[in-house]
Amino acid sequence: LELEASLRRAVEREEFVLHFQPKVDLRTGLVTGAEALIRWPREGRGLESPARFIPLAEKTGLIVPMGAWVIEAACRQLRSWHDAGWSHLRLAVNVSGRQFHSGDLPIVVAQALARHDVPAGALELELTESMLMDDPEQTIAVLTALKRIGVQLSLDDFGTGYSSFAYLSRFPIDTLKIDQSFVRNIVTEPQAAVIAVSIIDLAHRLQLKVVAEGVETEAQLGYLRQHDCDEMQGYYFAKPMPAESFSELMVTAK
Ligand code: G
Ligand code: G
Ligand code: NA
Ligand code: MN
Repeated sequence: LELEASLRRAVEREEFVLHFQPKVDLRTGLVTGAEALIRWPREGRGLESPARFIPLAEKTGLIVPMGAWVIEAACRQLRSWHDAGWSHLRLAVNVSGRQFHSGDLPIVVAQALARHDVPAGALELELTESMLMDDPEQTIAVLTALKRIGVQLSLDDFGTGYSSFAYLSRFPIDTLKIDQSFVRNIVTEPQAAVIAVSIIDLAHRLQLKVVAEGVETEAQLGYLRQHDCDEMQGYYFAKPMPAESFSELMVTAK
């Protein structure tokens, strides 16, 4: 209950920050954007991990206002990057199931984009398979509304949920993100490699972009590049970092 009360207060006072993990184009080596990951700076406790408070936020419904804050903060950050001359940068935010089904996600997104004068295509929403399978008809309505606004949609942790191929072809998705569990074992376990390569092939045949998450080694990177994966994200290139560090990276890394 103590954690819940402080979380509620933190939502009211907007006491969160976003960290940013770069995404890199595997052909050019250039940073294409980042995934925003929420952090909660708590007095005397340092940065609280979302693994600890997102489940509680989901349970209590606090995820809805918290998620709206994330979208708002992401649009503000995009405006600032674009103003700095990095107008090609995209930013992805994670959306939780309750937030997705809350009814006003498209309005929250459209208003945040308009408030910061950000082109819709620069914002990406990372969705999970399980949240989309909850209520396929409502899901298609929400996805269609989001695509009408023009944001990019990606399927996070792909391969670990239970999407059917039928729905995959009906959902207006732009990108598949190969789950870290396959990437982690890509050079050591033939099964993981087969699955990863199949996801890349499936994505391309459906004309989707494919991003590998959790790339930690040169060998994994090489394998993904050799198999025509489009982008990667992971500790091998960079861990999630504060906005100032991301800007420094953009200035120094070319
Ligand atoms: O960044 P880290 O590995 O600590 O994140 C842990 C988990 O929290 C991941 O599953 C990530 O998707 C989730 N997460 C991080 N930021 C957000 C956010 O803004 N919204 C939601 N819904 N989940 C997030
Ligand atoms: O659920 P989601 O895919 O959004 O989770 C992203 C989480 O994965 C973030 O918390 C991020 O910190 C973590 N992450 C990103 N890159 C790596 C990596 O290379 N290795 C590991 N172990 N975790 C990573
Ligand atoms: Na995610
Ligand atoms: Mn993600």
